[in-house]
Amino acid sequence: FLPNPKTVAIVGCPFRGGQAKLGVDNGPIHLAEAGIVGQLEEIGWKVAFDGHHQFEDIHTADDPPIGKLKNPRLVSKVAESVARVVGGHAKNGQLPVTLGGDHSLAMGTISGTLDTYPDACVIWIDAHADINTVETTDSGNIHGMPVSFLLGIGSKVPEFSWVKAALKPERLVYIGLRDLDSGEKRLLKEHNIKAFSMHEVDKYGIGKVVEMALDHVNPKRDLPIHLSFDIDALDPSVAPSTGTPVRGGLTFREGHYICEAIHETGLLVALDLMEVNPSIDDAESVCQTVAVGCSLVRSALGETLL
Ligand code: B3U
Ligand code: MN
Ligand code: MN
Repeated sequence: FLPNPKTVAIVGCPFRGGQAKLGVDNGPIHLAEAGIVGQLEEIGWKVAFDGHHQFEDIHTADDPPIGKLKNPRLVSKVAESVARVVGGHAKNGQLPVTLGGDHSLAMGTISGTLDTYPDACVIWIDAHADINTVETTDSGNIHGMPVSFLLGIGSKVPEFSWVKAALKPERLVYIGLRDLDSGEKRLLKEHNIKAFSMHEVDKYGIGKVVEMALDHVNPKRDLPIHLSFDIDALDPSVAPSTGTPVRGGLTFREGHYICEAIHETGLLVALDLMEVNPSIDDAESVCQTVAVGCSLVRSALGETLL
């Protein structure tokens, strides 16, 4: 889908309004400082990066909750602007790599992808399903909700009317799940959404799981792929610096294998790496998490072991 020379557009999104913890807005700054741009050039990409996305022009002085939703106007406006930026890069034939920031940003990145590639499928790697609706959310944190907005399920919130329900349930697949709210489990069943939890990763092995996931969303291997990778999909021993770590996650290799296998399809058109929080845990943990984040991105963009 991408013209030569292959160009990545880094979209750094220092944003944390979709959840309560401080620090996740510094994730993209650390990933950039760790040298992700040079690393991608090293493996043969042209890289466009002209600084982190600025959200300062987005004013929401008064942003009281809507129902349970926290920072709704801010999250909506930020995601809308991210959708425009990601969609713009995709239309220019570049591969947008969005560095978060919290996962509410994916409402924007995936909207941007689907605007450019309407038949794209989404592979969502996460400990969480992020599919709560206005009705089911307990926390009110919108980073636990972007998928429901993209699918158009749950009550409509007028402030989010720009989000088209452009994602079909059959074009979405999850890998790595292990911490779902009961309402989320119901939604996955109701909408027939394919999900490979850690149970299936243990049972079949990651190679088979990725193949089954692709068979589901991309049976002919001809549709563009948007990969949305929440770093908390990895086990906390591998990626400790994230806001909501959940034990029993993907190993270092399982995470990388997913990225390598998706690269091998030649169908990747957009990538998100979300929820790296450099304020969590000690300096060594931060270093480890940032390094693993960079290396997942490199794997998805074609770094090989041999
Ligand atoms: N499902 C919970 C917890 C959660 C979702 N995503 C993260 N945590 N990172 C919620 O708040 O919706
Ligand atoms: Mn997530
Ligand atoms: Mn998560």
